[in-house]
Amino acid sequence: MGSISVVRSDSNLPCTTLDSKGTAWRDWVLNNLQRGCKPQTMLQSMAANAWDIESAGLALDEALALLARPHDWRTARPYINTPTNYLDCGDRIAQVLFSLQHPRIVLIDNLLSHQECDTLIELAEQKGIKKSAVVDRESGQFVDHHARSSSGSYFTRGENEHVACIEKRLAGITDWPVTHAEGLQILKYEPGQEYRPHFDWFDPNQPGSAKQLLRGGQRLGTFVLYLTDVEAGGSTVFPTLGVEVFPRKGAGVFFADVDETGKTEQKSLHGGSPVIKGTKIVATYWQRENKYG
Ligand code: PD2
Ligand code: ZN
Repeated sequence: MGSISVVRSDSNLPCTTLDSKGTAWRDWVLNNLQRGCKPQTMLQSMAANAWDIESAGLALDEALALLARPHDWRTARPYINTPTNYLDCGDRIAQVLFSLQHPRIVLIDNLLSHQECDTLIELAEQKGIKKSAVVDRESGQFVDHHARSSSGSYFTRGENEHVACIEKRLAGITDWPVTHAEGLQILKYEPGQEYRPHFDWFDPNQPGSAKQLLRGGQRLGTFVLYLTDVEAGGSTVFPTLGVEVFPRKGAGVFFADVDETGKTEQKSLHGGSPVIKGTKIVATYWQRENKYG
């Protein structure tokens, strides 16, 4: 990347992280941002050259603030900001209970009212809840699979006012367009049923992924919304992290399927542990790279 002089006068202000690796790096960051390089691409170069990802992100934030473009690189994936313990969803206030930066995971309570959970279940039952399928790696087709014993139902995006309202809320808190998402999927697990650990992203090296990637690009973020309380079992588990999220009616967990550089997130491995007692019903919402549908 070449050098162009930085024109803004306030770009000489000292910045803690941006300056931490000397003036050559400071100039490199500011110059490349000014000539239109994508912060995501720069983050990858920085991470490969002497920066840790956290500091590189902070340095980019500082540089973007100097250039009066605060945080715009973060909009390259759905991201939940947690400056307060409350999330203003527009039509309701939800509470942040847990937040992890790497990989990005946020647990939110009161994302849906109990009435909204019940209505979503009713609407799904009216459509019919059938044995769930997974995407076949070779063909890209949906097939039955022993790793997923739940049953489910799909809504198309904006299929009715109720799902449209929920989609709008999820799009709003992640600052990601409602058009860049799949419709809500409802999953129902009875005792003994589970969804073994897997990734929600499509593996670009698998032939079956091409079909999925053509329609909306990569999955960038996942929401699992808990529509029922479950007496025992049925947690959403992240085996690599040793994290387990227990279902609570109206709560939801968001996790990023790609990291801050846009690469598939290996630490997002997750599953639905077997239900032991009760019925677990969740809605999943996948946010895509591009317009979906
Ligand atoms: O039901 C769950 O907790 C769960 C866990 C992991 C659902 C999914 N993945 C999924 O539908 O992808
Ligand atoms: Zn999943």
